[in-house]
Amino acid sequence: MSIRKLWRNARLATCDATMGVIENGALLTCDERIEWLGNEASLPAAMATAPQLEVVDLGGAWVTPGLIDCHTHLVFAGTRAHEYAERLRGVSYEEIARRGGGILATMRAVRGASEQQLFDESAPRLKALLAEGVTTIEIKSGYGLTLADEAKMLRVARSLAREFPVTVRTTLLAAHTLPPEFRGRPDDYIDTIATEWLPALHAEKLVDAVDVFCESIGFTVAQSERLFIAANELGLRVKMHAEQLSNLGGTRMATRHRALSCDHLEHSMPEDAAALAAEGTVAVLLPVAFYCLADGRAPPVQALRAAGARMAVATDCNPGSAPGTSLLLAMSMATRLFGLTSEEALAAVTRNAARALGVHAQCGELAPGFVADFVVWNVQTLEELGYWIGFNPRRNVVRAAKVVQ
Ligand code: DI6
Ligand code: FE
Repeated sequence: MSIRKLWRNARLATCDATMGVIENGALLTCDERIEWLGNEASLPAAMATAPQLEVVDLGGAWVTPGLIDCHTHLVFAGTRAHEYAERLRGVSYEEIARRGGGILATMRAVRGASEQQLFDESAPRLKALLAEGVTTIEIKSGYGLTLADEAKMLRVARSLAREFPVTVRTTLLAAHTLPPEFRGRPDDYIDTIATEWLPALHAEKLVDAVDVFCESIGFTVAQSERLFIAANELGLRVKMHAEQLSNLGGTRMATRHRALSCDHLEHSMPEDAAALAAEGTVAVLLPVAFYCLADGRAPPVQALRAAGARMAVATDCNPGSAPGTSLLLAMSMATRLFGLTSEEALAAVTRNAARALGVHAQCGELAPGFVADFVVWNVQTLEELGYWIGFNPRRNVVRAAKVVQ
């Protein structure tokens, strides 16, 4: 028999297309999904009197959809605090990468870690995100850089999803940097991923999307495109770390391959914004990396907004450029450092983040048929989300219609 619950006496921030708000709102859930929502007075009588209906009074609190962190490298081993200290002394991120540190330093740590160790190191980071109301998260591979080690990372991401109340979308980022085994042979590496690793990992159901670091210290546009073609042939959607340190034209190529998102975009140009808007590819902004790398160039938010591109915000949680596990802080940084409005910041971690993961038919909004993932907040106004720094105003988290925090 279905379990129905009525969550009443709430102010609902639906995060639908109009960012509509329902005062004196109520949500009726049936098993894991939202069956009805609206003003409490218009709740159909038959629903209100259903036998064994569990009624939860939310005390007039604000409710938003569960938050979505749509870009993370949460599964990794070790830290790179020593590199951060070097950067504070003036050494650049690229310089550290060229010397064999950076992503390769974490690669060595991940290769040396067992699956259990990786899980144990990653779980506290996930818990920190969940405590702020995150109910869906993307986790990328990209620190294994062998078939076995990429598989290990993706399996850890899948086990986190089994052990914690969260939906995890996995992304294969084998094309994160060139591993030592392929030194001087980037084309061979891309071909190996495209023709061997990707089909094998896809067959094991470990991959939900494919990402590439398209950058002067990463892969070229032509190499990225070969990988995208292979991914699309398997029916997988693609994403790109694009225009972070320079503009190679990755965004324009990615949009031609129906990319779900292009992420970073500090060096984007107006034509990139137009391409994102035209193809419905989400612009994912990563202000924590901008803050930690401090190279001063912010993504062109005004141009993205003017073009009508959808903007999402994520933590980019990773040991090199963004050692952070607070999506609320990322929202604050996106408003203060990038110029998003409070409302844009909320859309950026709900409806637009869902689209960046291709899950916008199930989550990121409060709407009938959507999964009943939502957060009850101790706030007077929605502007408090992304306003508080280091203070967590979460009251309760409901995932799939169950209170989990
Ligand atoms: N851009 C990023 O923000 C992460 N990867 C990337 O290509 C950083 C990865 C790292 O430094 O470990
Ligand atoms: Fe990243």
